[in-house]
Amino acid sequence: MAAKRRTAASPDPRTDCSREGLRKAVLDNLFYATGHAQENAARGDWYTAVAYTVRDRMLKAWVQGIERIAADGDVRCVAYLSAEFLIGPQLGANMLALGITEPMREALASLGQDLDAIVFHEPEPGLGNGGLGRLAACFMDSLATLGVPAIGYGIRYEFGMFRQAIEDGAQVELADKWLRRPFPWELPRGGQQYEVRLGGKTHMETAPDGTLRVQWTPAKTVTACAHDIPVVGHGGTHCNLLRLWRAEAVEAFDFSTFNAGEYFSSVHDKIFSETITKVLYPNDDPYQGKQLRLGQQYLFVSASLQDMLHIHHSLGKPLETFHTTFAIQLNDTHPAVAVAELMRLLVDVHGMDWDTAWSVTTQTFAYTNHTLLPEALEKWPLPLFAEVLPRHLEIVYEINRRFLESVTAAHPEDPDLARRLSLIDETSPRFVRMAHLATVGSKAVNGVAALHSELLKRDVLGDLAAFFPEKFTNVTNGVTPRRWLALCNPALAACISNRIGTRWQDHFEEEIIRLEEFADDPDFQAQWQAAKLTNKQRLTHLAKTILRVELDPAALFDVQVKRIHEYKRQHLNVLRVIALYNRLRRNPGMDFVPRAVIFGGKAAPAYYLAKQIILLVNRVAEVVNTDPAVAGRLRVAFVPNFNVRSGQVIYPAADLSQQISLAGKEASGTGNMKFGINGAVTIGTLDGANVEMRACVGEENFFLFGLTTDEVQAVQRAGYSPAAHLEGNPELAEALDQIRSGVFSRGDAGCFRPLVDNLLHRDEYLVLADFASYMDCQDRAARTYADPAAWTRMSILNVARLGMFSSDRSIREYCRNIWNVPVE
Ligand code: GL9
Repeated sequence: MAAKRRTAASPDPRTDCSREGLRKAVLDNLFYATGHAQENAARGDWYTAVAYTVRDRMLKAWVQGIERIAADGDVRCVAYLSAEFLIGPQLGANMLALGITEPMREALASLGQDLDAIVFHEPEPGLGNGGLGRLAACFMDSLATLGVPAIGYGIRYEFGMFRQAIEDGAQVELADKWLRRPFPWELPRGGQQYEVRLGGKTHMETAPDGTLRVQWTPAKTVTACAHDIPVVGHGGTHCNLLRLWRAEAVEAFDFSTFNAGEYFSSVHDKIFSETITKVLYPNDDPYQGKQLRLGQQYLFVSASLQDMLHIHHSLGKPLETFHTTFAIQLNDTHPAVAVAELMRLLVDVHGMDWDTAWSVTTQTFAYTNHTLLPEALEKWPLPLFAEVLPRHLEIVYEINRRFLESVTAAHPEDPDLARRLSLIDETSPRFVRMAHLATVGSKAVNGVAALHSELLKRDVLGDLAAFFPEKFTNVTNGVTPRRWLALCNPALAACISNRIGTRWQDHFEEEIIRLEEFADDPDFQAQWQAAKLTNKQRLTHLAKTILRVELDPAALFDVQVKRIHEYKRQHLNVLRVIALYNRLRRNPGMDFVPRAVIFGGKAAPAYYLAKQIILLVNRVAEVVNTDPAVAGRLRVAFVPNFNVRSGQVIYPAADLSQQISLAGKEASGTGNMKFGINGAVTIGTLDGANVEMRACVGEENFFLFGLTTDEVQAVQRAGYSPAAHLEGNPELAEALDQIRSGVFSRGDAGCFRPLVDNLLHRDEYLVLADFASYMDCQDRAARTYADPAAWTRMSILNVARLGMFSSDRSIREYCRNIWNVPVE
């Protein structure tokens, strides 16, 4: 009653979203949360005060969200297991979801503060490497927006993705101390702690009821502690949970019983325990089998499953119905050990019989594959697996024994099939194949774009797909139009909303298509161009302040930002830049569409050739940007430390999106979608989701080049000879020769030798084979850009027709086809 009366008379100061209410709350938080008076507060203090003010306004939905999951056993809850959640800065996104950005802007203005500067101040939680981790974050946003109860389970790395600095052109990795200041968006949950065991031995024991049970005596035990981050859906009504685990030593030790030696070893033990969640492995593909990584994977998987069993139990439902409480999605194979862990928990801990447990398990899990590179499929050396997870290895063997029995029974005619399907790779040294474990233990397996899912079935997981044809399916990736359009591109968002209203923000597919009819409208085109110009000026400003590179906002902004990898072919892009440079030098008076070529992305620290590519981009920039013959018509910039925050500035500013991986290598790509919905036109190969994007926007609105997947395979089968492509192509030969001879390395002829030799003698990703086709296509793009009305029409049609690449559509498909969860 009392609370009600207060709401009627004066609004609750913790939930009041009026300008005046926000102003008061920010001042209050500034004082009570940071201990600063207005006059002495620094930008970081203002940030904290604003963040707490916003968080207060999310708590009600947050608490209700948790209660709903813990109380409603009738609706299946989605548990999204992922070693990475690249959530990006939270403040702007949360204000957008709550619809309080403008009142907050005004409240802060009245205090002499600029909201955008405060938002930009937020350190980014870099808890992912790239596309895979960012996809998980987009999916969490869509789940909350669609009102689907869900928990994202992952790891709270103390150090996220390394910060990339560029020193004298080369990548340098710096530790990412994102927790230097307290992170306002998490709540440590003292009540949610689980013990996780590692190492040791197993033996058989007779249970009190006379049955034999396996006992696992671990070498050590660590505690996993939950830290919850709210994920609030658009509109602010539904809130889900991201639950990240941090490893801690089991307990403070008892000083009285220790002598000096035990004291030190105990401290040592504590340090070891807490190392488990210290740092995110920065590797993109080539997969590396590191003991600590398996420990990370197991820790978060075990804690998450124990947490789910706890929730299930508290609903009062029998254990055999676990799969009706949770649908668990395995984001790649990183959490695949969950298949063995759920079996262990059901059989060893809860005493369920194997067959029932297996039935529950295979109705619970589904697995998403994210790669076509065979070398990126996780496989753990048996001795390492046995050392970290001795009991799980026995369980994997038992799953495998039963599985291979069914294989041999079904296909007696193919005696080699069991070897190919086995969960164990028997080559020496032997390995556990995690993709096989995930597939056998799941009821559905999906790829992330139509082409990828086909190639999975045909090549990468071909034998498994032939054995379990009913399991294999596709769900094409998507990105959230909230962060990746409404939030990052206010200029274009306003231009769109002026024509079709704001409903596109949470009904993207349905609404955005309505822009089509304005594609040729001169007024609309002018507004569209003005928005793009605003965004290009924003990026120009960034390039000037952090890189001291002058870009021309009137130039064609031609952008490739993504992880640096040979298969993504940033070096193809550089060769093209060099060829353009040579044309300009040779013929300074030529008709030339001014271009700003922008690169960004991190290389795995141990990936030598990727680091050479970064150095090459920077060295080429040094030469091109200072050559008077170029006269500013060609500019090259490498934006350091590409991450979610800088992406939010870069994608909206692009005219041309470079999606130039070798066909058959990029599973989907999601940057392609972010560029597209911000009005960039794509130049790309028929790879990943490019294929579907092109089908949607129309072939006349997409710059296509390069070999197809089938052509690539044919070339490789016939024996590819890179050098043969130099003969008819003097521009290519010249560019390679310049790189080799030191033109772009201050005269040091040895500098880029490894990269050039690789291209001339191996060129695994057919850079030289696709060069001529790429150059022609680039020329077509430049000619089109010279006609602003034609270009703007293409840009508008790209946005209008990319509605299906909203992650809301992806999540609906998962709900209907895989999770069997109701969705509007
Ligand atoms: C990736 C694929 O390479 C991308 O093509 C795909 O779009 C994303 C999301 O499905 O997954 N798989 C993968 O390991 N990474 C991807 O981006 N790498 C990183 O996240 C660094």
